[in-house]
Amino acid sequence: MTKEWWKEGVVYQIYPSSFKDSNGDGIGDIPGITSELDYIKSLGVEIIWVSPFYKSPQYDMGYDISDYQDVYEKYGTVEDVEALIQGCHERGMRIIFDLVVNHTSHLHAWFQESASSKTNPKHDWYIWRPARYVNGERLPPCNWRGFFGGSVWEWDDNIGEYYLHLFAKEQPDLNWENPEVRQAIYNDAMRFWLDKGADGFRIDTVNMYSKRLDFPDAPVVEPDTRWQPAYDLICNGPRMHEFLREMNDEVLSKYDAMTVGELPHTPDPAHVLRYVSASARQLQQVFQMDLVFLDFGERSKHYPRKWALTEFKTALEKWQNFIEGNDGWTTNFLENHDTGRSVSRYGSDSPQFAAVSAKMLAVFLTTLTGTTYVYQGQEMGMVNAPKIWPIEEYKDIETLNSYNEVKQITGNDKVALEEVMKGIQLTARDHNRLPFQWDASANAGFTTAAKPWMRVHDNYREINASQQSEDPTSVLSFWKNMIKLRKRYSELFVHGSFKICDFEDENVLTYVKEHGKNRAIVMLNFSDTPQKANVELVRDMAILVSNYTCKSDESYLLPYEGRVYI
Ligand code: ISL
Ligand code: CA
Repeated sequence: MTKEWWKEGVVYQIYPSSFKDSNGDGIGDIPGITSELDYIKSLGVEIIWVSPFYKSPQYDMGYDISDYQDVYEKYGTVEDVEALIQGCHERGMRIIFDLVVNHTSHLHAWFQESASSKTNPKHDWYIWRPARYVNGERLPPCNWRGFFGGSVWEWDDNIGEYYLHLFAKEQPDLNWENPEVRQAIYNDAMRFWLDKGADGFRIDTVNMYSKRLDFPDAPVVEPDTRWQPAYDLICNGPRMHEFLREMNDEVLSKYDAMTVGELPHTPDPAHVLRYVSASARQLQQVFQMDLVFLDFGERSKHYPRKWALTEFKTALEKWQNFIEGNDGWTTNFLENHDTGRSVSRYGSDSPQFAAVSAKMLAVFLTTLTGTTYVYQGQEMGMVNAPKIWPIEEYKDIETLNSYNEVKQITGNDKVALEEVMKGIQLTARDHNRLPFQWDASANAGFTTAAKPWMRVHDNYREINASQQSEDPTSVLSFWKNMIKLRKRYSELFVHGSFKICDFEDENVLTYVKEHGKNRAIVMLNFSDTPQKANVELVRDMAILVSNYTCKSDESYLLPYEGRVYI
């Protein structure tokens, strides 16, 4: 067991546009984050991850970068980011940034040059391919569907070819085959910020840089559309590990840098180990999506399905036990900027159970093996946007493309639109992008502007950080306490072994954490009814913490009760 700062510390993710607005324009910004560092520190987290703040036309909320070495003007300046880094370090916290290098914005100077002519020296910095002609019809090189819908290929009249974009057409994919491109990424996007004191990166779409250059068609599974899901062809291309090894050897290893890669569509643990095994010298951690994609339906995330707790347990156990007997590492999270709120998805956002289920999920996340991540607002139990909000309140490109596709395909069919809207209310990325609820004043104290960029949740007078900070029984106080306990018992919780005791149970999740002679048992009721607790298991043990203050009969778990025995 090796102790490292990036294993022990809880990470707090900040979404710049929605955290705190310092200048009253309705949009969160870097000085806003800096002004709340004491609040963040008070949570007990040791590492901050900030989602992209770089210069960007914002087609995908900054995941479309037009200059790696500059800051989006509405968020502030490079000096503001330097002050943020300094503010973190002064308080003994580390800070990591988002590294988005699968693609740039179409407005990045590199792409502008690439698209200017076939003879431009940077033409080959992106991925260009000629058309296929079938019965005289011009078609792209393959049938892959992009992450935001439609083809991954966009025709360019000037070049007379298609360019690849796995995400929006305003996010062209860089050509990692070209060594100049890799060097430019290492310099502009990485060394520039590491030299300013950044402590590492959350690395976006970390398994998509190496492409299958033959671009084979994906099998047709959705006959309604021409563009087919192709995740297995898109992810984990042939040179992926070589590229990441080079990135580590040439850049990351020269700094005490933390790395956590976003690793969608990679189910095989043996393969994941190739990314995170210390001896492979590529990444330290990756995000596994199994738990946050659990409710995604066959058709898409916006057609969610019911899931069983046993499925949750299978996914959980897989990534908890993945590091046993090897030199890899694992992560725990139920929220990020691409998800809905965990209370609404895994707990209950009904007024009766919202707070208690938020605390139960806190018990869960702070007792798991690996590095734990908390997304802004999760610490006070923020919930999904109200169901009565119309589609006009949603801003995300993924949500709107999905909704508009249904509109188009069905010719505005009311029933079909209601169906997709129901899914959006649960799984849209927008929910986690609502402004942070600071206090009970207008617009939740997020901004002094009359209208923030996204509507503030209707419940901000009931759920906000200021009121919860004062209340020792609040979700926020509970999270702070759990983070303290995680630190105090880090051997057990961060590093201990993990074993599920009640695999078949569809309501309760019970697990043992063990380290040397020390042992903890965690019992979590994921249902809204009382459940029998296996008290035999905890004979001779004492309750370390519970999310119900008035202690009940120990042989029952109350709705969404969570207990830790030690
Ligand atoms: O959000 C998703 C599902 O709802 C994922 O498919 C997501 O698009 C994928 O995991 C990649 O996400 C990352 O890269 C995207 C960006 O839009 C996301 O915000 C980011 O987390 C493109 O840069
Ligand atoms: Ca602002």
